Amino acid sequence: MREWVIGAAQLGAIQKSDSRESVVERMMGLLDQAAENGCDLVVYPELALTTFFPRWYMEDQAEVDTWFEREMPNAATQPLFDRAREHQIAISFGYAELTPEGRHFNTSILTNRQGEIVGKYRKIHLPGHVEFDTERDFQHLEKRYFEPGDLGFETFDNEGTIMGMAICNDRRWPETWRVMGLQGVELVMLGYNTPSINAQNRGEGLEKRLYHSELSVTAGAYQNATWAVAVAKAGVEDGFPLMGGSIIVDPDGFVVARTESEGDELVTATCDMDRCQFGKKTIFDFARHRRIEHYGRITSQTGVER
Ligand code: CDT
Repeated sequence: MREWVIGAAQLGAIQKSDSRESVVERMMGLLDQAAENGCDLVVYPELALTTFFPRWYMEDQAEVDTWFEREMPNAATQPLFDRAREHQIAISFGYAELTPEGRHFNTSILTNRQGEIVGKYRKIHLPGHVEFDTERDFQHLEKRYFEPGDLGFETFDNEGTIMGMAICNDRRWPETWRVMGLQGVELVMLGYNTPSINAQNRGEGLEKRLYHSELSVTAGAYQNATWAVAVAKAGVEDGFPLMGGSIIVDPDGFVVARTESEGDELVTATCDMDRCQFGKKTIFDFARHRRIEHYGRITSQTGVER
């Protein structure tokens, strides 16, 4: 399938006390709306099933593990998979994954329109810190609760379209996009939980945070001639604000749909995958134009060296 009607299904706040079942009800409500709008694919945010729990400092691993899913689908999410299959809509959403071996990942999955999982991604660029940080206005403990993803930036042929996933902070790193671009990606899906306030710089302001998010996604889409969908979990969770600004971006880097609220909200766009071809064959024809003899530092060093 080359033309997909895609829905960006932004979720509003999820409080600590909200059950998975109540969130899945909301996700199904957006799915029904997507079906009325003729969607073929719906993208939900990072850690879509719960509050953004990495803002809470926890020492008890048993408590931490209550935020994780041991299988997917599971009892709480099976109704979402069933509804998606009934509507013949592919879905992608994020959740905290606890593997049978006891490993913890910040994960997202992708299904086909029959509700079968066809792709999985585990977040690679984990932001934040490991220990309680007294210098911050609030905590961001992803490095405490997750290990870096071990699946790379794989892409998946989903019914004839090459799709890839990223999660939140990954969008700020050009490497994320280029590794998928080098596999001919045509659609990148990502969800995010981005605080409206910079915990290390209160003066930053919402406008700049929205701009940096959009800049990252539009640049990634343009430079790799791919469609991109970036979907927020937004609103105020137990007093902590998350920004909205979910967007669908075309392969020229233009925003074609954008949410306006910080609540549950669906926006859609018709996305013709063949529109990726022009950029991929001209200015971003990687085979003709890349100069890998000068890119060694990209994979051989992390920090700045002179
Ligand atoms: N969830 C996530 O990755 N959020 C980050 C905030 C980083 S601030 C420590 C983001 O890049 O939006």
